This record gives sequence, structure tokens and C-alpha cells, in this order.
Amino acid sequence: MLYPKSNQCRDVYSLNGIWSFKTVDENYCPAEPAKDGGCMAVPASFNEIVTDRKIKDHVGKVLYEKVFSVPVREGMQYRLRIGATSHKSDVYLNGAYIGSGVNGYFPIDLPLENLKEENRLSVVIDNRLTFKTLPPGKVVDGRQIYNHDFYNFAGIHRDVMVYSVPQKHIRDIQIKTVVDGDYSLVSVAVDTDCEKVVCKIKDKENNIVAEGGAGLIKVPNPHTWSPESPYLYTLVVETECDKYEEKFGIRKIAVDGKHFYLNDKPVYLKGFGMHEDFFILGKGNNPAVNVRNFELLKWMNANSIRTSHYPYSEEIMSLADEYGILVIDEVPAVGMHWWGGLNFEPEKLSDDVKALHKDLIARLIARDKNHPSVVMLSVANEAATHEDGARTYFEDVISFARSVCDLPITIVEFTKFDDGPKVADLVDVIAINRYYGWYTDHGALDLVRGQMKEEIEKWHTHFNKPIIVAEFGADTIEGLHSLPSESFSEEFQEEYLIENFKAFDESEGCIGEHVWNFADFKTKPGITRIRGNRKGVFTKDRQPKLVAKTIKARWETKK
Ligand code: BDP
Repeated sequence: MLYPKSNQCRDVYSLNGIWSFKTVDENYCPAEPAKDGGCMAVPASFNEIVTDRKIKDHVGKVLYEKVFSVPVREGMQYRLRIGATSHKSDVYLNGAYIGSGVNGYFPIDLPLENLKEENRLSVVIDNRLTFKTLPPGKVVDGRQIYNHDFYNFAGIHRDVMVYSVPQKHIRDIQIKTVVDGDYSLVSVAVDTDCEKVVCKIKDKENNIVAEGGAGLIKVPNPHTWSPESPYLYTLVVETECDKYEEKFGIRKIAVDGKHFYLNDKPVYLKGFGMHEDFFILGKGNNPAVNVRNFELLKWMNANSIRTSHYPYSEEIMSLADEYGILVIDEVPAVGMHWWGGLNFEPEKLSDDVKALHKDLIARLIARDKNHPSVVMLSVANEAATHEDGARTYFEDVISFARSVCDLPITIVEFTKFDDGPKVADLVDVIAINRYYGWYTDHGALDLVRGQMKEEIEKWHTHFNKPIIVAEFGADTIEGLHSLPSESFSEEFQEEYLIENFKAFDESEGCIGEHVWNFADFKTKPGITRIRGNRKGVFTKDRQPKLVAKTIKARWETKK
């Protein structure tokens, strides 16, 4: 599935802007135009825009509706692209059902047939999380319960476009690269009914450096893609009636028992777990916020992020390619823990969820396969991997992932080594989230280094796999100072992170550190959450806390 782009052969019309919006009941069907809808911005979550608490906390269905017109050209097919709605949605054109979105973090791409002069697009979104969704959740007495630590924002979260393609068109392009001495072999697979396929590869300066049909194309003296030099080529695919340009990078990834390699050199991963989250927008895609985030990542000397805990927008993935930020791409398998009793059992995380989990991995790889920034797949965050049922579940999920994806695979572990992890031998890189001195032995800075070091070494020695610490952090209220430091102060966050850094530097097999979190973010209300999770190194409005410069200095030289 290609991202909509306009050129001589294709048109793209944005439907972003103001839509009509209202909450609707269970059996609502948009046969007739909605009356009494209010205004709603797209893309955005509705939760932080409305002023009525009942709508903000609404559990169930909402309707988004927009009337639009586009010039309909002879010989063209028209399609609708919604980057994501949270969560499941049903889409209607002029009152007739045309398809559904299955999950809150994936694009919906549907044919638009019988377009009229004026058309009514209706999107009915269900924001409920159940034991059949990912993330999972349950609704109890009309209240949404979920076990992940970010707010259940809902709405049309990513850009909406109507686009046209010629009847016979390029449906998909897959680019793979191999570096071999002084040239690179670029393998191009094109999914199309067109007869004639011509491929050209342009360098950064727009010079054509190689040409051929679909198949293998040899690029001499390739510039490899890396965080230090995120060199992007452009593949131009032309057929008798269609054209599409896709950027790509030439890079090689490998993993052994001790290291992660990019272009044959070991790389230490420095960066953050993040969230799509901003004031008023909620999880709405926003180019200004996206660019600010990447500017800050580069300023920090970060080289990587994890898309905790769900696939980020396609626009963010393209920026990661441009800025040279390595991405651990995570599916929305989060909160698979703490349901009381066992989690991986039939009435909870059953075969239905497993089938969805596999489907979402396939969709993620299909969406992100051409991004050079994507270097690892994360199949879950903090699942109950100490349970026997998790072994059967993840054996199936991970072997499926390997059948659709040739990236190294990781799973992000909450399970302590001493509790008997049941899944970690199945992955290539083990990611662990640890909060010594915060959630355990709170405030005991003197214990952090030793406990962290011991844990990393146990995992590494036992499994003989590289370890990345994918989360460590302390809630910090900006402007709160104390000498000597006390928890929640900016000084404490700095000292806390420094103790963790010492442990990483002393632990063999530690291949990276992702601070939790890049910026403060909204989560469900709770007695440990004052206006959200405050573990950000940046405030929610993207200004640095005291610790930022210390980390920036560390990452400038840390290899
Ligand atoms: C970890 C979760 C993350 C939370 C974090 C925290 O993976 O989503 O936000 O803890 O508590 O367990 O700050």
C-alpha cells in the first residue's frame, strides 16, 4: 500500500479541516446526513477539544462527517486514505458502507466508487478496548479500563485524503538493498498490472545513477544511510500510465550475541521511548510538533527511538529517514499484563487477540518496509512473559513475524530475570524496562547502579543476546528543585539517570539506552500521575528539563 502522493499521473486532495462530530448510539447508521453535529478538527483527538466532560470521557461510538467534492477525471480510480482512526471504525460514502479500519494505529485505504458532485463521508469510530482489541481493555459499568499508561485518546488521528490513481496503476513497491564492496544491489518489486515498468534511481542531487526494470539494479559507489549521514536515494517507477517516487536508503543491519551492527559497525542505541501526544491535539498528527521532536532528538545527539507503544504516523516515519533516527517499530501490543490471575488464557488474551496481533505485524511491515530508519521490530511491550501461556502465544506470533519480516526482532520485557522469562530466547535483541530506585526502593539512588547492572548481566549471560534498556526514568516536575535532591525534583531526575548510565557503561552486552520518556504525556488519571506521566526529559511543550544537557553531553561521545 503506497502513501498517497500527487504527480502528473495522480491527484491528492486533503480532507483535513473541520468536520461535523457527535457521539452516537450503538446501532447508529449514517443513512441520512447527521443533524445537530458540532465542529471537530481533523486530525486530532476529540478528548481535549471538547469542554463537556461527558463527551471527553465518552465510551462507545462517535460520528465524524464531512461533505466534499473533487474533480472526477475519466479513466481514474478514486480512493480514500485515513492515516488512522482510534480505534475501530466503519466508513460510509453517501450513506453506504464501504469498509472498516481494524485498529487505532494503521491506515485505512478504501476504493471510492460512484463519486457524485457532492459526497458525504461518514466515519463511525468505536473507542472501546476489549479483550479482542490491541491494546486490550475491558468496559465495566460503562467505564473503560485498560492497563497501559497512556490516555485512550480517540478520533480521526491522522490525515484524511482522497486520491486518484490511473485504472492500471502501481499498487505497491518493495525496495531491498544489499551492499557489496563498491556497489549496492537494489532489488525492486513492483505490484502492478501495467505492462511496461521502468525504474530509475536518483541520488540526493537528482542525478540518475542507475536504471533498469523491476528486479535487481546495480548502484555504483553507494552512499550508505546512517544517523551520521542519512543519505536518501529516490526510486522513480514509471509505467505506460502511472508514476510513483519512493525515497530509500542503502544500509545493512546485523545482530550477534553482543552487538547491533549498522553497515558492519557496532552501534550503541541512544534515545527515547516516546508518545504521539501534544496539548489539545491529543494524538492528532501535526507536522510542526513532529519536526520539533526530530530537531530535539538531533540536538540531544540521540540516534534512535522506539515507537512506544504503537506504530507512529507515516509522516513521522519519513522524518526519521530524513533526520537519520533509527527506529524500533512497535505494534500496539501493550498492557498485556496485570489482569489479575493469568493473562494468557482463553477468557483474556486468547486466539482472537493472537490472530489480530499477527495481522497487525503483517500490516506494520507492509506499511514501513521501505523506511531505512526502521531497523528492528518490537512485538510487544511488557507482556506477562513469565506465564507458560505466553510461551505458546509468542512462539506462534514470533515465528509468524519472521515469515513476513527480515528485521531483527525484540520484545520489551517487564518480567524480572528471577521470575523466569519464557519468551526471550525467541528474539534477537532483548529489551528490558527497569525502574530501580523509582517503582522499587523509591528514592534510593545508591541502589540503582548495582541493581541495574546485575539485572542486565543476568539476562545477557543467560541468553547470550544483546540487551537494550528500553525504559528507565523518574517523574520530574519542571521547576521543582531540591538540594540535596528529592524525588520529583529536576536534580533527582539528573542524579537518577546518571546512576543508570554508570550501570550501562559497566555492563557487557548492553547495546543501548532509551530514556523514558522523551516528553511528558497524558495518561489515565491515577494517584501517581499529576497531569500525566512526568518522566519526560522535555516538558509537554517541548522545553528541556535540567537533565537534558547532561544527556546531550553524554550522547555526544558515547559509543
Ligand atoms: C512502563 C511502561 C510505560 C509506562 C512506564 C511508567 O512500559 O508505558 O509509562 O512504565 O510507569 O512500565 O512511567
